[in-house]
Amino acid sequence: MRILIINGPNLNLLGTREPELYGSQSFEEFLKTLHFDGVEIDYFQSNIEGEMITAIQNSRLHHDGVVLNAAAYSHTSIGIADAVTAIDIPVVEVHISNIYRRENFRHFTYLASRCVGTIAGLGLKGYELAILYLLSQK
Ligand code: CA2
Repeated sequence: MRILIINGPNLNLLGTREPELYGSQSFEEFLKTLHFDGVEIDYFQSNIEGEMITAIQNSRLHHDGVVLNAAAYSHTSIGIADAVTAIDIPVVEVHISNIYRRENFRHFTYLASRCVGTIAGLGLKGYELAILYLLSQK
């Protein structure tokens, strides 16, 4: 089983600023702690919408599921939402912070209705739970 984690804009700064919202660990450090028997985990981060769309499109060729934190694009990008709809593998939406306890503009995501489910507010643990869900479906 092969899973792709895709992170969107500014998540490359994880662990450097705003620890009260996003914690103090970098994503690369967190990735090293993720181990699931028989699972290969690939990671892609981009600050560029089109690169994320291409990664989502290509995931259908090599992966069995995607964990997607599109960051601010979650609230704005119909292109990313359409890419999620265009692939036939399951995509779980993850947000580190609880977007429903933040500004109103973060309460809506174009992705929620296209993904199998959304996890928000559980910190980096959300990625682990999303992977466990994808594994449970195999
Ligand atoms: O809670 C999440 O995971 C978000 O997707 C994070 C996005 C935000 O726009 C979404 O509404 C919710 C922002 C990511 C910014 O990440 C940073 C990390 C460290 C320092 C600064 C920004």
